[in-house]
Amino acid sequence: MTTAEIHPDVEATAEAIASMEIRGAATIAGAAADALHTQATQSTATTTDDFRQEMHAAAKRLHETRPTAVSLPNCLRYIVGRIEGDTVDALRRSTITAATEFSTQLETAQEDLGAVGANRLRDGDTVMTHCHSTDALSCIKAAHARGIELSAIVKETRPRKQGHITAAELRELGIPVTLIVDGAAGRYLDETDHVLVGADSIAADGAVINKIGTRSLAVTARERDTPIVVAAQTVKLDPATLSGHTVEIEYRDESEVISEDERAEIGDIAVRNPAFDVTPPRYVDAIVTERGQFPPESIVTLMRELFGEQTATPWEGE
Ligand code: RUB
Repeated sequence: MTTAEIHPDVEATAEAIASMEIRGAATIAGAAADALHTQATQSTATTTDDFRQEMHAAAKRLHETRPTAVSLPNCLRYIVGRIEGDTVDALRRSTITAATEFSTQLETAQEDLGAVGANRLRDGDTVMTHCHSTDALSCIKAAHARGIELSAIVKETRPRKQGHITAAELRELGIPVTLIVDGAAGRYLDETDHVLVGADSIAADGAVINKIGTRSLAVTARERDTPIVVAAQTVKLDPATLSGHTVEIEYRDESEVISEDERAEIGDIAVRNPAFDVTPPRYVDAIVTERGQFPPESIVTLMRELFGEQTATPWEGE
């Protein structure tokens, strides 16, 4: 491998994240950690400078894939920030240790938050989901493992239909699932005890950035007094928002919304395809993390404790 060469497996991971073959904030972070682990293990760099440059190039490539889920830069910052030593071997070891630590924490955090979220669920409850969130599913799985009988109303989640993944996973557990189109959520909120969604990023004011459609779901749920719970590991907290930065919302290809042929038939129209939206904290009842459950307004305290104002991107500028 020559200077700053990105390992083919890292490139493959980056492509899979960009094309959404690998998707969902926690899964993206886990894949990025694995990719940096591979880059470190496979590196043939002979100088410490070359090794660092390679790691930075790999992190940069992974970072540029999708902009909204903060779990990705949080992962890269965690690992790249812990690369230390005076020899290539020492640098390699520290990278591998950090990547392994990060992955373990990711798994443990999801399990721990599932146990917290499950405490909110009661026998006979119906949960409405949006998109596919491994953090949200962890709460349902933990409740199910305790013998709590639940049923689920699963929103399809246009345009990519991640609701189908949620439906399949819940079905696998034996939980009765009703799949609905997104527009039917209001109608079925009357039969819902909890709205349970995940998050891609959480801002310092407690605003939740998640799959497009989360905001309108939360607003409608609030109007009906249905509790809205966000399941999100602390790796979803965005430290950059402490210093006034806003979360970038990804816009995806228009072809996800309408085919070329359909569009040609309609005539000259604009199409917009934002992948995420922002739900203000006033519509969120609780954010469930591995550190316990928080009202959205108090999440800033946890954010400061865990991240400080840390927003460095050491992989940039090379
Ligand atoms: C996925 C999405 C999920 C969050 C949380 O969007 O919005 O709700 O990422 O998922 P996309 P998790 O499909 O565009 O990646 O709890 O698994 O991190």
